[in-house]
Amino acid sequence: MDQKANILVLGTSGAGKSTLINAVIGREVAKVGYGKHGTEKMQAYESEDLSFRLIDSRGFDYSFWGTQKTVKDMSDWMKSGLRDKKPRIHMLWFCVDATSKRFTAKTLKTLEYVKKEWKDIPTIVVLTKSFFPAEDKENIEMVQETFRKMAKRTGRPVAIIPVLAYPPKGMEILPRGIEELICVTEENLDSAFKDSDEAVRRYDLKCKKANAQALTAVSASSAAVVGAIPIGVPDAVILTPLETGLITGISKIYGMNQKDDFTKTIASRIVEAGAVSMAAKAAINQLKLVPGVANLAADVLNAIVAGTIVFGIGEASVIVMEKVYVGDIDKENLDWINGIVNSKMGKAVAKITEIMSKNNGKIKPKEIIEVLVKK
Ligand SMILES: Nc1nc2c(ncn2[C@@H]2O[C@H](COP(=O)(O)OP(=O)(O)OP(=O)(O)O)[C@@H](O)[C@H]2O)c(=O)[nH]1
Ligand SMILES: [Mg+2]
Repeated sequence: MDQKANILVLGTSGAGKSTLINAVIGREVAKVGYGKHGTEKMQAYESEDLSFRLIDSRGFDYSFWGTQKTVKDMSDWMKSGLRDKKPRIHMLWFCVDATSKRFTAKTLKTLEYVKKEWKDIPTIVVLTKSFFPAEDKENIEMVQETFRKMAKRTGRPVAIIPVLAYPPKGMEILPRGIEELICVTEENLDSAFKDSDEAVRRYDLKCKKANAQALTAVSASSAAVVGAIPIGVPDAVILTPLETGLITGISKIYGMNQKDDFTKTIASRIVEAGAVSMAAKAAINQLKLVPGVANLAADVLNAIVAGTIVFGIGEASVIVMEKVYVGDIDKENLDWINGIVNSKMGKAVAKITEIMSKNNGKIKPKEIIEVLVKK
């Protein structure tokens, strides 16, 4: 297994990312730019002595599109690490040029895009080109101030470290900050590994949920069509195959074995709970009382009810399957399923009732899915 952490080095163009990487690795590995972009694409560098590798990136420039392109490359990389189990990024070093104080806030704001998919990735802000120790305090405060405003979206940095990779020609000052940067990074790697496992878990659940909800919307639309066929059998009977299909589909998304008895039990418990859901029954009775509903053709009302019921079943199945998937359940006593189904069915019908009350009982069957999926 790959034991080295991956650290993505970000920052404005010319902030000194490649120079910093060379100083940390201890050799001239990354190309440094003079007068133009030094780094064109992302590349990783490592040294035997370090338990992390550094990934150099093309810097953000001050043009809007240049920055967008760089930001997109970053977030694609971070996402593919989560999705495809490619090498993940465990930490960010965000470089801010300590000499260009006007751009600090603007540069740091790009973090908001980068961190969209992964808010909690630990970040160290490196104040590069910190030529003057006397300015450290105000530079650090400037970074802190920016984070105060955007911490909700980006989290706060683990540390803010002024660094001078090498002294400028003719100036009698010493390089500084590199040791501290390495130490603080090493200290935070354990938790960075744990955070990244957690992020992968969350991302995996998010994808599964999105797929399951999409399937629910499709099935609820089909149910609305089935419900609109005027045949003389009770709704529940026509809907059961659709419901069963939907539940099976969702359980597949959550990787459950279809031949397993437990999977079958869970599926039939959801269907049963749906059929006897008192919340749904009460809510449907409420729906029938909405002014104007009495004027609806029976098949239209049936279509609405059918779509809503299947939607509620799907929503409940997502919660149930997710709980089974993460192991957060009592397998011996499955009564908790009733509660979930009841609540989701009740909510779905309540949503539809509310909209129909506002529209004097009018809603087209095909609109109900739109209403239901709206958060
Ligand atoms: N004296 C001194 N110059 C530095 C330091 N860090 C960066 N520079 C100079 O700043 C310029 C840009 O440095 P790079 O390391 O290429 O910057 P970058 O962030 O990698 O730039 P891009 O790859 O274009 O995004 C170079 O001329 C470096 O020599 C430093 O610590 N001391
Ligand atoms: Mg570079």
